Amino acid sequence: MAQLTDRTAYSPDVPSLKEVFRNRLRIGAAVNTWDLEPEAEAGRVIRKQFGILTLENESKPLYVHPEEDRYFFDRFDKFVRFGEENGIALRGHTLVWHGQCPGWFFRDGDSDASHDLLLSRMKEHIKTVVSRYRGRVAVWDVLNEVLRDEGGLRESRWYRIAGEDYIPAAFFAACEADPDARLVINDYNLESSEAKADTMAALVESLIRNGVPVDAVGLQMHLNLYTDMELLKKNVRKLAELRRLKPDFKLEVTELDLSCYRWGDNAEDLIWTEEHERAFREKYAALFRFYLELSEEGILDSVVFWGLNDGVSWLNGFPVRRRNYPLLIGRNNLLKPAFFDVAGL
Ligand code: 9MR
Repeated sequence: MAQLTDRTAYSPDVPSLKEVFRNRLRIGAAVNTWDLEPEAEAGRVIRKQFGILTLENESKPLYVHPEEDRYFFDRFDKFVRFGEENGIALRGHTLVWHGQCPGWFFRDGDSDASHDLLLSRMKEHIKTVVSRYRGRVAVWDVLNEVLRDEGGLRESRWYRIAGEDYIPAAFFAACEADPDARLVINDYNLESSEAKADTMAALVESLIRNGVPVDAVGLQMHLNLYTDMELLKKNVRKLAELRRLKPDFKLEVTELDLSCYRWGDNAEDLIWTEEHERAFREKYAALFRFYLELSEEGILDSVVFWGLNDGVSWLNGFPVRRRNYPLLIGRNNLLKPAFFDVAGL
């Protein structure tokens, strides 16, 4: 069992990450709308600790736009109201992804949708969703996970039908619907795969050179205790160089967590040892030191954790059901020693 202290993330006497990092990094978390109910304990954690929020699932096309002529905005609206009432910034996740996207986008009767039909549906979706929250949702993950793990573009249904065209078209549609929103291309393993980081750098460079309104690369950062920090820094630095093409270009950390299992390891529950504890604390502290360095250079300004506490992390269910301990806030919102290390930086 990972170490826990006896204090919760909303105790009056514990540090607030949002305050500690004010003017350096905006600290956030992924939430679900049940966390936002007035009586939910989660609300106390959110209000104390976080300055920016992402919806973990309920703003994805599968929930918002399950049928071509039906949109469901109740939960997204609730999220936006909560952010506004509590002075918390909001990220929209996500407009175009191969996951959690309903099948109707890609079909036309019994056949595949044509290139033009798919693009016009995509633009209509983006326009409707982004313009509804114009000026209220500050950041959009316009494209999510469009790269293959080994580099190159992912051969998703988007790509098979629309080729590369959907990529610039998505950004133009989002920019038209809210010219002031920050538009992000978001992906995982950018820190651990050089091939993926290179593809991302080349893709974003060509988008910027062609006048496509992309403002930031989102680094999901689903890390683990064994993540190679030197490689992480090298790949992140490579992406940071995109700023030479656009002065206000940013990186964002969008889905941070730190699994105790290696990528590809499907073992059952591990026994948490002193070694795990030490590695966990060291890695989190090293990461935040690096984030602060990037923030001082003006290239990184927000870090969002993927989940509110260990108990609700997606990593307890992926790739197999097992206990995981990937966040700074443990089960029952009890803070971990690593939380205090990070808050002391
Ligand atoms: O955390 C999300 C989980 O609850 C969903 O079941 C899953 C469906 O694919 O999506 C998870 O969130 C993902 C995010 O939207 C995109 N990057 C990877 C995240 C973890 O899988």
